[in-house]
Amino acid sequence: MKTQVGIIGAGPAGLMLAQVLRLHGIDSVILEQRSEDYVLSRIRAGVLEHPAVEFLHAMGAGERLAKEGMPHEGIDMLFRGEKRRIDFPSLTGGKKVTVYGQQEVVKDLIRLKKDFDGQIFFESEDVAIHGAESDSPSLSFTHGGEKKALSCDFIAGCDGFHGVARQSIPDAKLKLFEKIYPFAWLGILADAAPAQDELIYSRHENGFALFSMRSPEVTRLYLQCDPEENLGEWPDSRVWDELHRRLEAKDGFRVNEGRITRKDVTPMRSFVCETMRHGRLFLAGDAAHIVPPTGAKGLNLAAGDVKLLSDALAAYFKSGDTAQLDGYEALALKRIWAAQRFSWFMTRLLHKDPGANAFDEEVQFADLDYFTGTEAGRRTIAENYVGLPFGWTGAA
Ligand code: RFL
Ligand code: PHB
Repeated sequence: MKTQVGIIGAGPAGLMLAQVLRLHGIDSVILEQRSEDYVLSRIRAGVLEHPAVEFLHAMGAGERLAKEGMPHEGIDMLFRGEKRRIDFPSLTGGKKVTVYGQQEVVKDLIRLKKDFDGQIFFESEDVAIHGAESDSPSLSFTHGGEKKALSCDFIAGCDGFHGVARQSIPDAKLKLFEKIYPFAWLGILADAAPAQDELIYSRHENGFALFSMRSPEVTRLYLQCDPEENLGEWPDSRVWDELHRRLEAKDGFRVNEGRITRKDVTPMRSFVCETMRHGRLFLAGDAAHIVPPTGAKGLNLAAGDVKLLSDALAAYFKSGDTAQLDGYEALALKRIWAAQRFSWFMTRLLHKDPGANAFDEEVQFADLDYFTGTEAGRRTIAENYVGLPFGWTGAA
């Protein structure tokens, strides 16, 4: 088998890349280790930034997003019982975000790839990269019990944090940065109508809580918990009690309860692999970086990488020009570090840090007061939340 771009991973990064390359007339094959059902049922991100929404529309994946996505023009930040709203359009020149589940994005993109050329191999085992530093790299894998080989011009490592792509780069070449947080999120999905239209990020004495949603019938909620938290100690009644406590507000807000259909614990980490290229292998999305979810940036960063990488590959296949491929890593890292900063900032602003003393906590509340109580503060949060432009360099 032969293709122009061999893509490892059918998450948002790999699927978006395949779709954009197709529009440039570049063919690709996606190798995914999980089954299609598994990939479709993975519940993750919910918030799409303004640039990511525009990008999905531009790549022809915006039809259902336009109908079912829920535009959000603001968020509430809640502390000491008081909700303070950050209004996006008035602070960002009209921008907003859209709540549309990652699994819906993935579903739309899988359909597009299947309908176009069907070149997507679910349940591909033992994917391995060969000759990344040569002019003719290839992928080997096992599918349906048969060993296969795929020759490629380029390989895109879109296989997430635990994938093989980053691990296949020699250690001596890897430049890694990491921060682990002393807390995690216990997340639930409930069959309950969202009790208000916009998200609430709450800093409470018992820990952070987040009120979010997936549809007019489904609420998504999170509680700060211990990274080693035992879900067995969280029967539904305890989850609801704690959500009511941490999201209680002077305006009388109260979460609607409903049947809990998912319960999971997500660890929190910040991670950057600055080595996003090894010969003809390029990394995009979670394969190269992880953010804590407080800034709602993970999926959106993957979209930003894919925009830059697809532009660079298109320039190469059109004219043989390698300048954009050579510049991919440096340019992508500008926006990645900006999103890392914002995700770290939101995490620090909103969680109860078990290592903080009384002084640290008062500074945290002063920060919350400043960033929600002044226009300058609100603007900083709003412009980062709706998303810095793709290709952002900080200098513009
Ligand atoms: P993914 O989605 O992990 O996809 C990688 C794919 O590669 C496959 N794979 C392999 N395939 C073949 N061979 C191998 N050896 C392979 N190893 C792995 C995997 O099965 C998978 O299908 O990475 P990608 O595409 O880079 O996408 C990144 C996003 O999934 C991630 O950043 C977001 O989900 C993060 N995130 C959020 N991002 C947002 O932008 N907004 C949010 O509101 C938001 N909320 C969240 C989140 C992540 C969360 N969790 C569970 C970590 C909330 C949560 C709770
Ligand atoms: C979600 O709806 O899953 C969600 C929303 C906002 C975040 C993180 C997750 O910051």
